[in-house]
Amino acid sequence: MLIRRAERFTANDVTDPALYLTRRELMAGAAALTLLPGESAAAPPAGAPLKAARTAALSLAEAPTKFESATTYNNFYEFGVNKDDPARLAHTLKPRPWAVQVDGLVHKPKTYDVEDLIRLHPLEERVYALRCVEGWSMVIPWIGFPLAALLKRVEPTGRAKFVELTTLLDPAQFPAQRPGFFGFSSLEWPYVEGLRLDEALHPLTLLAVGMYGQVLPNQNGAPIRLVVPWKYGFKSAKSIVRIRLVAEQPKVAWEKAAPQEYGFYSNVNPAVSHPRWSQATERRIGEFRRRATLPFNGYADQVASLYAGMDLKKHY
Ligand SMILES: Nc1nc2c(c(=O)[nH]1)N[C@H]1C(S)=C(S)[C@@H](COP(=O)(O)O)O[C@H]1N2
Ligand SMILES: [Mo]
Repeated sequence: MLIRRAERFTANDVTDPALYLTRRELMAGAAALTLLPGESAAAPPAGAPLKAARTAALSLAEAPTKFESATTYNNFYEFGVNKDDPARLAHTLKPRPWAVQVDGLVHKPKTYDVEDLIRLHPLEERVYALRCVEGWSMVIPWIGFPLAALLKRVEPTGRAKFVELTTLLDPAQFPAQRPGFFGFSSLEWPYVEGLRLDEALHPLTLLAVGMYGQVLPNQNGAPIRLVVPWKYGFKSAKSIVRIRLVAEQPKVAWEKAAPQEYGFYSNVNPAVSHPRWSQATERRIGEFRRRATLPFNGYADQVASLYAGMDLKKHY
């Protein structure tokens, strides 16, 4: 497999945030959400500023996609299948108050209010490439914290092998979940995604609560969504209400809908075509020419070792 060592990152090492963020940077990330005495934990509306220090070592050197494109060209099938449906309809989603249940094979199951979840760990900005299985891509400055930070708190038991992440099920907020919704309906609700535990604990795997210096817009998966940059975009479940540690590989949304087209792993792989199109190239939104798709979306140096010995043509 081609492993490119191009200058994609502003630095090329994956280290613990504490090792490369200066104390001042860590404080800045934490301070943005620190409440003053007497201040109430008022729900920050979508679009409210959200500050976090950029983690340069895990950020692409490339310029981000236009905010306008990242918030109007979306896949969020709970609102419909057209790219502009989420931006048009996502005002019906109410991202506060919001609870996230973390349970399953853990010693300390807990249901978190999203406001508390955001304060568990210093927020970081990370500029990641997002590669959709459909053959387009974007560069997005996410704000969030590693999923690993949350998982460590709930203490997975020795039997936990996978992490299942579930999107909200509420037809009042998501029109496409209503019975008789006119349109594509082959996805089962709620949308469920999953990772192997080591993938979930990888330092690149992020829970995002903001982007572009703002609270996460509804259409991008408010109030909290997964971001796994080396996998096709559909692994990055939006508007998460439950994170469950399990022993068996979860049945995930697109694998259930079309197992011959989408596997559980869904690592970006230019060498494995989708049955209906090649994955060798992609269109960066905002660019004219297609560009080559990189193995693991360019994150091979950091993640390829997770799959040592696996046949990635079979386990796609
Ligand atoms: N719940 C849910 N999560 C989802 C989807 C969806 O339809 N429902 N679409 C996925 C797909 S296919 C992609 S490419 C990304 C898009 O994220 P963005 O709109 O923030 O760019 O979200 C993913 N997460
Ligand atoms: Mo996607």
